[in-house]
Amino acid sequence: MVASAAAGVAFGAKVQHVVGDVVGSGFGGLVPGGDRFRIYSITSSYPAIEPSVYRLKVTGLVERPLELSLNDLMSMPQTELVRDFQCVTGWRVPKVHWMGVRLADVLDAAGAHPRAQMLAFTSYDGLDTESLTMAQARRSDVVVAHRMLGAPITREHGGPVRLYVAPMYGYKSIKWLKEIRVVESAPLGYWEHDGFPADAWINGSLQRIERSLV
Ligand SMILES: Nc1nc2c(c(=O)[nH]1)N[C@H]1C(S)=C(S)[C@@H](COP(=O)(O)O)O[C@H]1N2
Ligand SMILES: [Mo]
Repeated sequence: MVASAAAGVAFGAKVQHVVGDVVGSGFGGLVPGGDRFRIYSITSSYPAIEPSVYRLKVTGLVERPLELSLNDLMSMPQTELVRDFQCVTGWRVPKVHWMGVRLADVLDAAGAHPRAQMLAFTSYDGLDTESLTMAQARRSDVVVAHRMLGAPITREHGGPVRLYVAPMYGYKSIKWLKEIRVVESAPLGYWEHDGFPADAWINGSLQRIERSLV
């Protein structure tokens, strides 16, 4: 499956994306329900990306640069996770269901250089950036997700594809995932410029920050 996805990618279409309209009343608002997600975007709109034109680029220190379509991702082995989602500002959504491809499998499909230490992620919003160490990225609970809350990931939640880093605070789970670059060292991510640590383990040293922000 991985091989066929990679082969398809070699002849794949160019990356295409569409930047959407500014979302009106719902922007920055709450999703109705009990323990709610807050919809976050650091830009003034949510990217609108047709699932059929979505592409995930895997570049940098790889043997085979990839441009994965949603179908490519869905034809790779799938992983399901049910975990609490925790934002560093204090809100938590219990038992969220996620589905996607382990980031480790994507890295293997691309032939990530064994000595590369880091991954740098970008978003189709054109602004958000994130990073993981290679060891963090290869954990089994780190996925390139295309389903969340029992359905395809909605535009607001970063669909069609976002990263989901289960053991870390929400800001590591970059939405509208555009590119994974395999690098020797990655720059600070967007949220880390605000002082949050790049190693964003839930229940790590950030607990104090979290409490002070509630
Ligand atoms: N591209 C992008 N990804 C992002 C963010 C963002 O503003 N832009 N916010 C992050 C933060 S701080 C959190 S808590 C989660 C929130 O996910 P949600 O908007 O689906 O609730 O997305 C993360 N990923
Ligand atoms: Mo967050």
